[in-house]
Amino acid sequence: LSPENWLQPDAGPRYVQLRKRLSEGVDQGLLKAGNPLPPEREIASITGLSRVTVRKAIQSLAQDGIVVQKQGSGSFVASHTPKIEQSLSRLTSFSEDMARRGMMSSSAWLERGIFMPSPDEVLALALSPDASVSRLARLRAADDKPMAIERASLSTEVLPDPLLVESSLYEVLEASGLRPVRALQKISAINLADDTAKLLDVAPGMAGLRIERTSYLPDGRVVEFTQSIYRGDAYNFVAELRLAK
Ligand code: 16G
Repeated sequence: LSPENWLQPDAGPRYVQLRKRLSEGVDQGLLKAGNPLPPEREIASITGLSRVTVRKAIQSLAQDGIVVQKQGSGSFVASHTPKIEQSLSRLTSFSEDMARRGMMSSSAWLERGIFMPSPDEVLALALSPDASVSRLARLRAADDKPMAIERASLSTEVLPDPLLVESSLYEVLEASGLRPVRALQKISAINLADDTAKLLDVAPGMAGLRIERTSYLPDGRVVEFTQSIYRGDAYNFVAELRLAK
């Protein structure tokens, strides 16, 4: 933290420079998740900055969720990176959600092919007994950080060839006039099993969210049944509620 190599007279407000220095420390792992930041007066004395400036830098890190301030015991490096706010009232795709935030979405394939449906898929997709399903299982990432594992099943009448999907499923559905317009979503809490945690790059047993989405065409036909596991530390799901009349 000693100021020689980062504090510059013409590089903007001092608290912004200190904030940047501290958040680099977090990025580089010098300040680890869950650990306390040095006390304000210590940072002030090492850097030669006033305590007011130090406090302002820490408050600004707290506003962005990089540190957590605890009454009476100082500031700690947050145990998670800032969360993605995901609306529960709009029917969007992962690719669209990330693009809207200026993030780059990418996926690694875990499974992509045509299969005999499982009993769950027969029920969820209202399939006839001899039907087959296209399955797409992907590890989805935002700016290269793994966020979720999504397993989508669609009747082969809706998606005859799963290889058509290279990056966005909804884009392919849209192109064939089969973009869903309505969906039901069910969310429940889980602890991540070892293999899932490994894929999502978090500690085994960490909190996750299991999300099931069944989506529909305007005429009521089912389009997709998707079972996903989202990182619990990466998302805030937000719904607007109105007084029931
Ligand atoms: C969302 C959906 C998923 C859908 C996918 C398509 C949830 C919670 N969300 O992630 O059902 O299959 O978007 O995304 O299941 P894509 O068009 O980017 O492939």
